[in-house]
Amino acid sequence: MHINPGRIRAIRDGEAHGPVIYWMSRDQRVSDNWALLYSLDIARRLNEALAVVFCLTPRFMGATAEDRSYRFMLDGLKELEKRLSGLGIAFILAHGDPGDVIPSLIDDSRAGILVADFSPLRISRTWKSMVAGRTEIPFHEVDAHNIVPCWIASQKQEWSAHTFRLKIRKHLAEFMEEFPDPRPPPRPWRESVDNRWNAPADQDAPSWMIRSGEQAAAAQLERFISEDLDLYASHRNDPTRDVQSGLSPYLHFGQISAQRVALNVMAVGGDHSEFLDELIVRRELADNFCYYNEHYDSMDGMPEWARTTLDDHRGDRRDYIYSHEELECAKTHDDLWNAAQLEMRIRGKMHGYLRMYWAKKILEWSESPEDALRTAIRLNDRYELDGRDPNGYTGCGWSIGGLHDRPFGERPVFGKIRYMSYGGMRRKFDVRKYIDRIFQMADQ
Ligand code: FAD
Ligand code: FO1
Repeated sequence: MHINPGRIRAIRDGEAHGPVIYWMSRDQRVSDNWALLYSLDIARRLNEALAVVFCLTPRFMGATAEDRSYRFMLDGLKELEKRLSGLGIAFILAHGDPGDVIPSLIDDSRAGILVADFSPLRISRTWKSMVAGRTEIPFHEVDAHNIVPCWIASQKQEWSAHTFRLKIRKHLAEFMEEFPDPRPPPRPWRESVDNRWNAPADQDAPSWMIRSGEQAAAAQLERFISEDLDLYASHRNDPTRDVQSGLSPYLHFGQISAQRVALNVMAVGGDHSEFLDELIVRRELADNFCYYNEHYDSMDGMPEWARTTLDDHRGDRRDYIYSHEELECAKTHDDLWNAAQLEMRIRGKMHGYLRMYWAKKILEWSESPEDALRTAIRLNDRYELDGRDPNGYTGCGWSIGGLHDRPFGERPVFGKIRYMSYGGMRRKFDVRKYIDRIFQMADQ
């Protein structure tokens, strides 16, 4: 099986003897998963068994096991267990910190090689260095999330979508290839596995609730391509039409591959460059930012011009200042903002166009840019199903900290950061219709 070696890098080199463990975290799927395909390829070459391990941590970046995002993730993992079992691949749901769990699993199973998927986020990098420090077997990392592997797309932090687009285009033809189907490993896993699942599925969920899992993700992609793709360029910024793909929760949890989305969209023909630019350039630029900038979630990571202009306006009078709680409970004077906040709280996904307005108003109504960025990230991570993601840190940074953007005309509080107003939103779409829809949803 051919897997482009550019997708893989060794955290630790060495010769492998023994079963293979794929430690899955970000790419929670069976189909179109280069990390799984690579693990299967090694298992075949070594004539060994393969187990996929997911470490379920009781808390993940502020999320707790009671949160909606955990339930969404667990529903997807249950489906994944079944699909893997159909392929003769063991799935181990391990409970605890990966720094402890993975090394002991390697010892117990006498595994010969460890494969992990890639994430640029701090937590994933810390986990990997802990595991690398406590094990001796070869340890490989596969970028199964980006179409062009993050370390190949660019070797430095890019300052704009424009510079990144030029770089990524050079590599797209090489990496935009079809996926082979996963085939069973040559041997079964020796130890029997009895996973402990403790999150019940929500049977009575309302129709607008987002369903989890690979099958739901594939159905959503199909629906988007047949119903909304042609309207995307003209109507994607209208929250009352909602023609966006709705794929971000699935992409965040890796229940669908961005490369699969791009391949299927390209296969229908026509010009879908607006959608592909968001899916490929904007999404992979977010990974580039978090990978090359360790301050991706604070004002220290924002461009110099933006920090300077925000500093110049630090003392400006704010017409409104809201506490974190007031914002969280959607108790502001702005009915559009409140509706957007409610959409996020109820449904776990705010429309993309409103996310910019939402974050910019948090800047306008906070004591300082630092407070604003912290609040926006905290709410985004707590309530968006696609939160805790490079796209979220980059989106909040773009709105509040001028990231990947340019200076605009100077005004109070914002300085030269791009501004968005209620009036501007009313000119773009039927604000009343959107607000009414959200309040109806809240009543259900
Ligand atoms: P579509 O418009 O259908 O786009 C398809 C895919 O392209 C998305 O799923 C996403 O992966 C990617 N994409 C689209 N827009 C962007 C963008 N601006 N930046 C990076 N990738 C993009 N996205 C998240 O996935 N998680 C977040 O936590 C998140 N938080 C955000 C916070 C703010 C303040 C802002 C301004 C943007 C945020 N975004 C986030 C980016 C974007 O708003 C969402 O990806 C998009 O709304 C998701 O809906 P969709 O899948 O229907 O998007
Ligand atoms: N990854 C894990 O490996 N273990 C977890 O327990 C875990 C929980 C979790 C909860 C919410 C959430 O949004 C993500 C979570 N992830 C977990 C990670 C996730 O799949 C991604 O790897 C990161 O968010 C990076 O994008």
